[in-house]
Amino acid sequence: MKNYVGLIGLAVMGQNLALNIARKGYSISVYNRTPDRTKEFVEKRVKEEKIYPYYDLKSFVESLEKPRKIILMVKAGQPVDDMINELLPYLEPGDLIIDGGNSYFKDTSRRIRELKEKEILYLGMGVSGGEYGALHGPSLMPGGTKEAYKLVEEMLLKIAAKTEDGPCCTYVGDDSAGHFVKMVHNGIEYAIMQLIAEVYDVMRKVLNMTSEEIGDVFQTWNNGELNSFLMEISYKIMRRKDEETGKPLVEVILDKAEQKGTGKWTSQTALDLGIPTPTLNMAVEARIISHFKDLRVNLSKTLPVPKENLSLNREELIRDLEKALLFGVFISFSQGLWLIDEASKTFNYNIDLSEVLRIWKGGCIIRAKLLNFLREIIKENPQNANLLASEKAVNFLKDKIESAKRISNLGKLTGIPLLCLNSALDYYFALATENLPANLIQAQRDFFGAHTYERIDKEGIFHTEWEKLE
Ligand code: NBP
Repeated sequence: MKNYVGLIGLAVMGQNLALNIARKGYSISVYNRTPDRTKEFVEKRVKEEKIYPYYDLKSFVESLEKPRKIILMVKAGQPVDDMINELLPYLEPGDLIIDGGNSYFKDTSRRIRELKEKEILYLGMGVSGGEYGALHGPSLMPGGTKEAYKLVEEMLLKIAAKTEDGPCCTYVGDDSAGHFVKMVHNGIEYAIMQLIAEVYDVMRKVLNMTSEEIGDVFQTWNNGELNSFLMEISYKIMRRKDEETGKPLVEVILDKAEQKGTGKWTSQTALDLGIPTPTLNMAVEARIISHFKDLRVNLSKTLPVPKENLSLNREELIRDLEKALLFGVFISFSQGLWLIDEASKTFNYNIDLSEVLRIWKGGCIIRAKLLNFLREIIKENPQNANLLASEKAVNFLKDKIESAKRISNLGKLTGIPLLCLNSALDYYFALATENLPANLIQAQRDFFGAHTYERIDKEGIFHTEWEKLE
């Protein structure tokens, strides 16, 4: 009797995904580079599930029914290539490899190309939801050929998170579409996390609120339009006490944010494709700046930051913060979706944005009530990926823009950096501006480099001799 599927990589994600798959009734072979991890997993976590450990790749592959379906949950980058190369001698045409890690989409495209020559099918599948999601139902973003997807569709739909709109898994699109969408998902995730951190900063520094009080506000917001996984964990975080000091744990955590690269890739790719994503970019910058702790400590003693003493109405300010946060979150999603749409056209992914929003509704880190509204906008005008172009968005943002402006101004007056919120506002203003000062940029370019310019009053390409060259 052969097993239905195999999984390689038994760190947190792999273990939980294997348990999820087995609990949905599929028999699964598991393998990990370091055998002790496999042993520990089956001894400690596997009970009645049909999970079978293997300690060499040959017998792992031989234990699988054909065509073989093998999920990789190993560290992104070289380890994925290493595993593929180790597997290849045992695979046959028609077998399928699914990379469930956070692989860079260009690596996925290359792997699909290389494996196609060997007639091995390949899916690049974004998996979101952390370890809890992997176990209880993640959001799954598989991309590759339809043929490859069909081989595992039934299983993926079963293990994915469920919402009233169905399982949080769909065939995202061709080639590396799945990993592209997961990358942008992470870029949006960075931005929302930073936006929440910014409103937290205003509450603690301007309103002198305690972590518990901020937690209460976050919880109230989570019951409203801001309802989301990230809001939910944020209020839970605010309430957690440090066992050693008895203080709120968040207050003893060092303010240096780490990153693994997916946010940076989103920004780099947006720059390559020429799509503006300043709020997603600023979230990466904010993490980078946070890393210079020693420098910040020193400069905080020398750089003048004029601060005004303000008398503020707490309730009004909290209402403004809620709306400003909604504004920022909406703008972050709109930037990410525009980027996905552009990539879909450039790389022929054929991505359905409404489906992407649907599968983000459950299981994943950026699941949010707001996604329903975003889907309505996209469905109304599927040809226009820029959410800001819709009347619904105009109406939604109308009462939030003033709040966002007030909070941004407050940041300036109190010296609180609001990198994401400010960038969301400036992005909004820039797109809402008929005449940008780019005319001067063009003149400057033409002045020093004869780069030419277009005119507003007639067709053609023009160059001016700005200074006589001797
Ligand atoms: P890690 O990203 O920490 O990777 C650890 C796993 O990779 C272990 O099984 C390790 O085996 C294996 N591995 C390494 Br490292 N180098 C290898 C190599 N050269 N050959 C074979 N195996 C190798 O694990 P994770 O946090 O479970 O994440 C797995 C994937 O899922 C990653 O791509 C990650 O980015 C992605 N992801 C993670 C999360 C999350 O919340 N953690 C969420 C969504 C997606 P070993 O035991 O022998 O060292």
